[in-house]
Amino acid sequence: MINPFLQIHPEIADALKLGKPVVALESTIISHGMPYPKNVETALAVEQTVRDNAAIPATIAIFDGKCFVGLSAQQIEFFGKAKDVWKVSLRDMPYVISKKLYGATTVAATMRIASMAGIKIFVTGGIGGVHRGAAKSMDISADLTEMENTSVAVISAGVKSILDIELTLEYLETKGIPVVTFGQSEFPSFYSRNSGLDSPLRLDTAGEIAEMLQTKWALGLQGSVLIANPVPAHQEIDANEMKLHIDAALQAATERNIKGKEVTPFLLQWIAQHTEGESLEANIALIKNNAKLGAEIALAFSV
Ligand code: PSU
Ligand code: MN
Repeated sequence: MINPFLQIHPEIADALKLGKPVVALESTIISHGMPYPKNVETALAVEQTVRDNAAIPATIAIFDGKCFVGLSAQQIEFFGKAKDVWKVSLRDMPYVISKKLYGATTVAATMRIASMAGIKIFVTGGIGGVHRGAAKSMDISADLTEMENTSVAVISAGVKSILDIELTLEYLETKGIPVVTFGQSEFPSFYSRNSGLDSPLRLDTAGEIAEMLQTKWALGLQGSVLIANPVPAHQEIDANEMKLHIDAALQAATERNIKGKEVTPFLLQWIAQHTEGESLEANIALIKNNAKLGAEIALAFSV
């Protein structure tokens, strides 16, 4: 039965029917993760990277009371520019859909909608996780609980050190979510290739990753696999330099009493502003790098 809340672009619907590789992409990064116009340029460049690597991009967002799988360039432009777009995680979906509001989907909501559409591979920059101080705040992203439930692989550049990386890895272990780093043994921390933490698993080719995904799901093991793709070496920012900015951003968030869903966008924006765009450039580079790997995995997965 076709889900009445799903609006799948015809090109993507055809590709899925034929078993061709499709890569899902999120929209919170467009509306809340980067400034205009870099956000729109990046979203379009990421789609192009997916195409250049023989897969079909499916950027996901909510409007007109539906979950759209595959946006036009005009729709991406709208989501990059509009000021009244909701950041939609799982808990916001029924409200934003029933009220017919504009919603940019987080990793959690994008995974769920991708899964409803039958897409298995999803590319993003960074996932949400266990925040520093979570023992007191209980701030743990719904991205992690969604990864426990939904069988869509997530390709990211690791976990940002605005989060508690060690606790995030512990949480993923508890929930049975495999964490694989591509091509190195250390888990990366988004802007930097290192984090000081060993990656639980390592694989060196897209083909091996696709095979592991097929094996997991064929075993009946539900849920995601987190694939951490280190930022390219010439585009990384030194972890010690990032630490200063991240510590300052966290302090600013505490002083301003930023809470709930505003925390992650606040920290991202603060860091971008205080690194004179250097972090934004690294962010753009790593997402394109992830799009390439994601397309390669989707291709290997589809054959
Ligand atoms: N981390 C980033 N860039 C982002 C996000 C996280 O480096 O754009 C976004 C993603 O959409 C992610 C969401 O799913 O923030 C997590 O928000 P929260 O921590 O409120 O769950
Ligand atoms: Mn949170």
